[in-house]
Amino acid sequence: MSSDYEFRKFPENFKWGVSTAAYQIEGAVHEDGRGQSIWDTFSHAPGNTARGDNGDVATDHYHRFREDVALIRGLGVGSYRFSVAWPRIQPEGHGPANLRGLDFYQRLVDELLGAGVEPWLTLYHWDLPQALEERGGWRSRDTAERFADYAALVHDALSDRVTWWTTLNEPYCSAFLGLATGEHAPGAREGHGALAAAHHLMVGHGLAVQAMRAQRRGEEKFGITLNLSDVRPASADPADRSAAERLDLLQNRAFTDPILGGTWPSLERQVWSEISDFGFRAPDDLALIRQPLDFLGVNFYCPSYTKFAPTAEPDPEFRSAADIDAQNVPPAELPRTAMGWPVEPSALTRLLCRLKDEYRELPPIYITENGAAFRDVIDSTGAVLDPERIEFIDAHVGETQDAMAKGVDVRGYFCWSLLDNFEWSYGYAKRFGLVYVDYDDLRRIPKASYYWYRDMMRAHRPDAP
Ligand code: IFM
Repeated sequence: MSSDYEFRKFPENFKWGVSTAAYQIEGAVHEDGRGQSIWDTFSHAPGNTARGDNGDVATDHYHRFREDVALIRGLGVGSYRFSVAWPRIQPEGHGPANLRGLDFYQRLVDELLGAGVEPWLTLYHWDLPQALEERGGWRSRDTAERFADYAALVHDALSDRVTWWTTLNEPYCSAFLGLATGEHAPGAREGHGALAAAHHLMVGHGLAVQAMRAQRRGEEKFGITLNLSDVRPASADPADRSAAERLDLLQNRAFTDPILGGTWPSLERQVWSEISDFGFRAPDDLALIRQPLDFLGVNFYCPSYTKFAPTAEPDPEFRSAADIDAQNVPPAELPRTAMGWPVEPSALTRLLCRLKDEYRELPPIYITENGAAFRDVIDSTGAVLDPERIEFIDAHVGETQDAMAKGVDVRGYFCWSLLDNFEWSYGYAKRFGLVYVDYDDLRRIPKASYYWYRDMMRAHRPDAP
């Protein structure tokens, strides 16, 4: 194991893990009573995903989960973060649990526990039942209430075996990529609707935490995962500085201020008053959203360098909530991943330190996703060598330690992702896995980064030589 970062051991109870999400890996979309999700609808509509890819088969994890758990065990991580597909549990988004759907997750959890791996369960990683979308989806408060019912059903079935419960993964993407830019399902481009969705996602989070806590059985821990960015201005120009404040509102503060700070972001009325009166907010919502949390999941990929750039469509009636006259223009000298995302590991430390400085009652942090897509290929010996991914993870693990040394309470690191998988609108072309998936025969081939990650974790154990 080689590293440019100073080698320091992690505390004994530091959690190492890998992450996945249901729609990206499971496939089996018509099996065992699963209902349709917004991602089934969206990915089957022409033009929404690269090459028309969809999650119908994905990595076929639904049928190969035992093989995948063996890979997790071989990797030597203590924790596995996965998500439950809401439409498997409630095909129409309401009513009693579909027992065949629950059964899959029960078998998965039992397999993990049998392999000595702790399950880390996320309730919502973007696959809303289509039936709820047809009744307004996250634009409607009813969806938040349905989400709490669903959370209670899953918690009731699995809390005897699952300690770590995450309500939402990246509500920013659900609200703003789903309903403002339209890059994600359900593919809308709205102003008020996207803001209402952001709000109802947070209300759903609050209601779900309350519902699960009320039926708590033991030591369960409740939290949320946010994808946050280190947002900075591209220059000292005041126009770029205020553009960065708007992007920071959209990507970070719209969620961190209410959930962690118990306030509405100060800039929101100025930025969004033309498109919304915020009439979807009820008087006690802030208290509901700001539930005491046992942990905060942070997903981090890259920084944002912000430049003032006026939006082409100035008419408020057609303005989406993501039209904020700001553009992300990373410095040309930063290396890029296959997603085109800039690589700047020190941005992770800046972000973590900022969270610590800004939110007084910050819960312990777990990095619940970090990783990168590169152009991986199987070489003539049958191996997949991915030195850039190793360098990327190594640097971010090193920055995680720096943040800890600066006083940020970080307690775990999960790599995204265990397997190559369906990368949403990019389809299967972007590979984030530690394990390569050959989509012709669904063979799994651990990449060089898989073995490196395993050895790196071992070397960081307090009892390692
Ligand atoms: O694949 C996604 C994941 O579903 C959510 N976080 C970011 C990853 C990479 O884009």
